Amino acid sequence: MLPRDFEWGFATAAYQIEGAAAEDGRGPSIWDTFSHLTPSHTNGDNGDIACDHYHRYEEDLDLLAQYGAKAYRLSLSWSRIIPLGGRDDPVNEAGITFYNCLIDGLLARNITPWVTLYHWDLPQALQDRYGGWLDAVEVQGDFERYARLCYERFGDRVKRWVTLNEPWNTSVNGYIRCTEPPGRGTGPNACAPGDPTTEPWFVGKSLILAHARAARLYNVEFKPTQGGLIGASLNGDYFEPWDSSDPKDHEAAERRMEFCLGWFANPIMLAQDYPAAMRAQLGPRLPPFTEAEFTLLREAEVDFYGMNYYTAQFARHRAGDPPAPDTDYLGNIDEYQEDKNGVSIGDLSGIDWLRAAPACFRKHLVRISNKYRKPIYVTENGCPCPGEVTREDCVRDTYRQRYLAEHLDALVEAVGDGAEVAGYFAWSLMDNFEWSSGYSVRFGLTYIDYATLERTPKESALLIRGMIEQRMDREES
Ligand code: GBH
Repeated sequence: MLPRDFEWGFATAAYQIEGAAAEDGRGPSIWDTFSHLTPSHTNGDNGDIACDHYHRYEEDLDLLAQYGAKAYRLSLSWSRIIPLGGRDDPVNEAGITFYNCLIDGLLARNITPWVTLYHWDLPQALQDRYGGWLDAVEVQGDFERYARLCYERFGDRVKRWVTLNEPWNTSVNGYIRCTEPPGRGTGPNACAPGDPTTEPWFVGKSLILAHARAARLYNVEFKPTQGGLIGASLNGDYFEPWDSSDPKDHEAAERRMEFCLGWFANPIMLAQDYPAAMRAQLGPRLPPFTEAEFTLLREAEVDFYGMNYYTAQFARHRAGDPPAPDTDYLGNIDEYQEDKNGVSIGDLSGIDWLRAAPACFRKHLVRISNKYRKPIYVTENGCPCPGEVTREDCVRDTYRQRYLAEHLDALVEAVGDGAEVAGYFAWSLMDNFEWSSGYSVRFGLTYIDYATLERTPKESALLIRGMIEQRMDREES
């Protein structure tokens, strides 16, 4: 059973919904640049208008209230607040005003704001000025000042902070796979030449230290008076062994999770070094932490683990244990959606990388709870449904209803297993700009008609409150 005070709601991210990309003084971010490349890397789409949430936020707040949400996870656009991004650059008061209206509108409806500082939209000016996350010293200083400004201006009302969303994505998709900005690498998709054997690992460390600076700042200067909580949201699929009878595939599954999740969770959640498996494979290409940096990590202690969970896969070790290629970032394994016997990890969704695997969600929650010993808030969970054509198909989202119900059941079971899980956010409040997939994939619980920007609640949006409350303990007061 879930406790009566279980936190729940919906999540979004600034670039995916706001639009108004050049309005009221907002500066461009690396996602504006990336989504305007020719040829397109984003399905021909961009976030110029998106869901036009910037102008329609009152309506969206009303939807949250209608759905009965207790909380709402949003992200701030750094370049709307500081258009050029840097610590000596001017503040855009119009941007502050927009977020004040949003925060006040949530509080007026009794909805708790959960605010993410960085959901991938680095100010373009910082990319141009010093290469963004590749200049660890500069970007840490700029991120800390941006965080300070947010705590100062919003922290009287915002008591739940997420520093970074999915730093793995920024490192790997931005610096190896080239599916996200700045898209540095060597392949045919690369937007700029980069070194995929070193840059992702360097950028990962930059992100970890920027997170730590922002979290330490909150702990030392703001938490004592503002009294909120701070954490980070990490992604990572759960991995099962491809051949469950082969101990080497069990090791491969564990190693794969260490490479994605442990990379960030060891330093951020435990103030510890990277997983041993990463050290062993990457050697000096994985930049070590100094003693002073470990001290910073300890002072940056977080209050919770933000978990983004969508799917699971199978991991298979490589026959004969060949050395990993220098461009490997998965832990020298092969990953599959079917096991040795052809059994799928779960039902197909509306996007190739996601199959519904609720049983793995239970295992994932238990594993993370045991390993990192922090209360877990599931900061994202959701799916696009298969086979949607018309608006009616989208609204009658039976696949999503089952996905959500089964994942909530798994969450309850994980709690029964002893995992500490304190909250759950469905991704997403509304259909939105799904990064490299553009508007072609719909993760929303609210349907968006992109021609008219009209919002229509899908069935799941109207059912989710009941799904949660039905799983809540009735006895506890
Ligand atoms: C989250 O990321 C994001 O935080 C959110 O903004 C996004 O809208 C949501 O999930 C839905 O995608 O290239 O085929 O190998 C999801 C994390 C990790 C999902 C990497 C896709 C690789 C897919 N992602 N993953 S593939």
